[in-house]
Formats: sequence, structure tokens, C-alpha cells
Amino acid sequence: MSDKKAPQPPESEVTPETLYRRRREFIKNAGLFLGTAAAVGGGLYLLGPKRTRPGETPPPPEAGGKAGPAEPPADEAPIAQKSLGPYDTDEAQTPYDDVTSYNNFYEFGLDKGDPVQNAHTLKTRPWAVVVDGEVNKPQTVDIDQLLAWFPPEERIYRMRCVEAWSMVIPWLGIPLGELIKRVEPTSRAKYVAFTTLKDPEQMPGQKRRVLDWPYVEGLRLDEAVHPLTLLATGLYGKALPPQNGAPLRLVVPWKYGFKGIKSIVRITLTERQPPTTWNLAASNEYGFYANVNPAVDHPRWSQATERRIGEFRRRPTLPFNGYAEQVASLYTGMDLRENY
Ligand SMILES: Nc1nc2c(c(=O)[nH]1)N[C@H]1C(S)=C(S)[C@@H](COP(=O)(O)O)O[C@H]1N2
Ligand SMILES: [Mo]
Repeated sequence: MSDKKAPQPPESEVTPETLYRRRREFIKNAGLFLGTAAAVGGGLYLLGPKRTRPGETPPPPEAGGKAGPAEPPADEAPIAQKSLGPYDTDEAQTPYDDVTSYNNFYEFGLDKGDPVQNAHTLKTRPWAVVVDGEVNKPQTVDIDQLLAWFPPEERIYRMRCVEAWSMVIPWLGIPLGELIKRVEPTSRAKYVAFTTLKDPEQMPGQKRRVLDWPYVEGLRLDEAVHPLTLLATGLYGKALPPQNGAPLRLVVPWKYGFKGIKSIVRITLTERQPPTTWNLAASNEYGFYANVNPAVDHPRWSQATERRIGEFRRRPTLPFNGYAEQVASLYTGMDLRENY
């Protein structure tokens, strides 16, 4: 993996994410703070000079378009190589437009294209997150306070939906373990339960009983504090768009995408395993653990391969979505067929 060269898009496909990659070092040096970015909705480009919006094609920088004053020097080495963190994949990133227009967010409709059309009714400021349960310091945290406590880090992760498609997404987020440490779990805390906002006026899909609202999810405590587990606040260097679960959503890259609960308003540490929405809907199809596992098929389709969005051929699905080295030890002694 480390000897693979970072993929470069052809010049004809210079897109916002190309500029974004080039800007990554600059952003890191500038000190990343998203606190106020989301307050202006999807339209604010706090990080680096604003030159393009997602969806507009910028002129290729090679074509003589001189970069603005804040653009990093043109002679800078390819960034994806030198700034990849230990958890980052160097695989080609799924274009911003696909990440933000092909979504599962049933609170805004059942089709992949519904959330991008409908999620503008979600009001992401002010936004409070209750952190309670088996903790010594239960509290209600404002999202901007959370961002001030824990400046978001970038993590480039694979995401594998249980429906057998996948993406590579550069998230911005806060390691969940840091928040959990801060509220001091009691010795009884064994699990973490998450709850999405319930407000049918903001989330019109909740007027239909397609799922039990609000959407709920859960992790074992050791999974929740694993360094890969992220509370995402952004992607591609920008505030999270509402359709991707603004202002705060879970990202657990070794599990199927449905574990990545969106628009979280409550995080509760518990002694007992909490209920989870898709398990309640169809317990024979969706388990609590939901670790990506090519050896255990969904009752209605194979999980052995997947379609990477933007690619033509299917590719093999990897155990724990390629994160086995980091997380397989969490499950030693467990039957992963039984605990699907
Ligand atoms: N509240 C809520 N969270 C949710 C969902 C949802 O319908 N509602 N869908 C899940 C599923 S099935 C997937 S694959 C991911 C999709 O995240 P994305 O749209 O950002 O790619 O969100 C997950 N989180
Ligand atoms: Mo999914």
C-alpha cells in the first residue's frame, strides 16, 4: 500500500478536490478551525482562498491561471504523499459531487438523490449535543464549543455501505475517544448510544414511518474510543453539508455505513447494549456489530465485492473494510458470523 503512488486525476478532470489536495499543506499550516464555517451553511469556504464552488470546474492551474496569494507554491511536492497520516488511505478520493449527492439519509427521502435536494431544511446552528449516561461529567455541549475544544483533524477513509457500494472520503473530525475521555466514563460504561435529531418539520422523511424515528445507533465502548472512530464535522476541508449529516455524524470506517449515524443530538454511555435502528427494522439482515465482512453475505446479496463509486469494475471487499490490522484484535474470540 505504501509503495503505491497517490492517484492523480487527468488534467481534464481538475475538480475542486484537486485544488483541495494541493491546498492540504497550506490548510494544515494555517491551523484548521471550522467553528464558524458551518454557521453560514454550505456556502462558506473558510479554508484557503475561495476560487471554485463544488460543481464548478476551475481552470487547471497548469493552464496559466495564476493562483491567489494564499495558494501554496507551485513547486510543492505532491501533497498526498507526504502528508498522509497513519490512518489515511492513498486510494483515489471519490469526487466531492458524488460524496454530497449520492446519500443515504432516510429522514430526507429514500432515494440517493433525495437528501441533497431536501436536507436544506435542517437547521445546523445552534446545535446542542447531550453527552450523558454512565459518565461523571454529563453535559450539553454546543457544537461550536465542541469544535473549539477539539480542532478537527483530517482522515481519509474508505466507506463501505451495506448495499455493496463504497467511496473514499476525506473527512474532518474529532476522535470520539477524546470527547468520551473528557466526560469521564464510570466503571459501568460498556457501550455508547447515539441519537439523531427527531424533528419532522426539519426532517420531513420522519413524517413517514419507514423507520423507527429517531435513528439510533451504538458501539461497544472499546470500539467508540478506538483511534479510527471519528465524530465527523466536515469533508473535503469544508463544513459537513446537511445531506452528509451536519453538523456532527459518526464515522466508523471498518463497519458498514449505516453505523455512521448522522446529525447527532445525543451520545449516552450505557451499561447495556443499546438498540440500533436497522437491527430493529430487520434483525436477520443487520446486526449490532456490522463489521464489514466479505465472508458473511447479506441474506439478499453477496458482500464479497463492492462497487466503488466512479469505477466500472467491482472490487473485492476487504475484511473490516481494510482496517483489520488496526481493529481485528477488538473481536478476538468472537464468532463474527454470529455477531454480524
Ligand atoms: N440518521 C441517519 N443516519 C444515517 C442514515 C440515515 O438514513 N439516517 N443512513 C446511513 C447509511 S445506510 C449510510 S451508507 C451512511 C451514508 O452516509 P453518506 O450519505 O454521508 O455517504 O449514513 C448512515 N447514517
Ligand atoms: Mo448504507
